[in-house]
Amino acid sequence: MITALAGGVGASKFLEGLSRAMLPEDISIIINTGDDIELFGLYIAPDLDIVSYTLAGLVNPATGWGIKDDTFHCLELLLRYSGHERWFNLGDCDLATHIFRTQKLREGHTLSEITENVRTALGVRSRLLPMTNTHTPTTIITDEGELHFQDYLIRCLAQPRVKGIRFENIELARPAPGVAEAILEANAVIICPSNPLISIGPILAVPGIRDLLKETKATRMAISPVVGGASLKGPTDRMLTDLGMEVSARQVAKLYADLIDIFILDRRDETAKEEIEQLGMKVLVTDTVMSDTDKKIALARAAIAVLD
Ligand code: FO1
Repeated sequence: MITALAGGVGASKFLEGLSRAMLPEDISIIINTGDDIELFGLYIAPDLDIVSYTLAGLVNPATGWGIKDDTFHCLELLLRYSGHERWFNLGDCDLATHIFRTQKLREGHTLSEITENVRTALGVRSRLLPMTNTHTPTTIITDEGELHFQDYLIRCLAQPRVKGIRFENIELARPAPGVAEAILEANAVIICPSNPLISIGPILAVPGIRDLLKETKATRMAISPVVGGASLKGPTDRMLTDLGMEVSARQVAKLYADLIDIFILDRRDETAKEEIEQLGMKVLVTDTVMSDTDKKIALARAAIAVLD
């Protein structure tokens, strides 16, 4: 049994490889919900959707989010009615997920229950667990004011300078049902190559989750999302710089130092191996850039081999 902590696109690439390298039923995935946002009265949970669509083989391969070959007719009409500018692209098929989730939430179902419903309907065989059922949207504190994470990332193209990050309501949040068991009963816990600040950060900030990771007998591993001094996807590098941190795999390892046993480092960063080992973890050096399916599977196999 492997339990993964996941954000969106980077994590999903790895999880696609992992679910081809082992039985998908033996994988539980705890997913960030800090990116969740309400738009047009709909509750949108991007990372839950990205992981679900990827593992269902539905994701748009060009973007890593949304549904392949989707159209945007509904959004275009919505924008004509509201007079709003287009920035968050909700496809016609994608909207079905958001409409269904919102309707179920209004009927009193939890995000966990709805995620399970979507998972089975899409034929995803791994277990998908939102980190919490409490809405804890991530606020980015910038030199242009406080912005919802999606507003910062997409509307503002991650341009404003980041001064801080806040996970709203996080003190009220509890791990969603199944999360504690998934961490405690796993043979291994893998932190996927996601942004440590805004994808994995919110999961680790849910009260109780850090303690569960310290308590578990599972071997705990993390894969660096930073390769050769830049993030593979998204604004990790910019955010680290703005917050006064080094943009390096070593910095990522430092952020996880009290939580992991093994760190996976890209060959390009091999010179950092010893320094990372000095943080008290074993280091595996391998190819981590998942540019095609074979590379996704190869990285997953390398991770499984070192765990064995
Ligand atoms: N990312 C974008 O860069 N632009 C978009 O318009 C966009 C829309 C979108 C709609 C639904 C969804 O589930 C995800 C969407 N994403 C979009 C991805 C998302 O904003 C981020 O990549 C994640 O939140 C970070 O993991």
